[in-house]
Amino acid sequence: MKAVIALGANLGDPVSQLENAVLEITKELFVISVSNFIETEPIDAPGQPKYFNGVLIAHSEMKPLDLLHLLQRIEKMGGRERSIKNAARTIDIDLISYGEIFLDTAELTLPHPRAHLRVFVLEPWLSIDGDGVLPGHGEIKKLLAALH
Ligand code: PH2
Ligand code: MG
Ligand code: MG
Repeated sequence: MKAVIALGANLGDPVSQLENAVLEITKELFVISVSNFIETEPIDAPGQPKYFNGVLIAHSEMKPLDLLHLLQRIEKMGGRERSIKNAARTIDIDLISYGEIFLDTAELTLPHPRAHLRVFVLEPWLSIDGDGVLPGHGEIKKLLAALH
């Protein structure tokens, strides 16, 4: 199944932390494509340092929660601490979509409930997957155009 994974960081040395996370993901999943990292203004996080964001597409046959837990382990290796919502972070790894799976549990919602509104997800995603589709929302090129 195709897993679309978004990466973000705005503390420490964001680009090297993102590169490290990609390396760790590559050890565990069959990575198909990785976007460039783009500098973005923090959204819903006033006063924070700028983010660097990117998107990675991988193939996996893991169960969704197993994949989530794998990504959370990699976040921990990257020094991720969880305090308040949207706090600045050394690394954030979000599962955006996974095949055609729809899930709404306390631990994981698929597709990611805000991905269709986030330029910092859609833009790097579109750069590596021109025909990409966000299940339930449609073609990402249209979603991105609607935000501009
Ligand atoms: N992540 C957030 C909140 N705000 N803003 C940008 N630019 N990039 C992010 O990755 C981001 C954010 C919560 O996950
Ligand atoms: Mg996030
Ligand atoms: Mg997250």
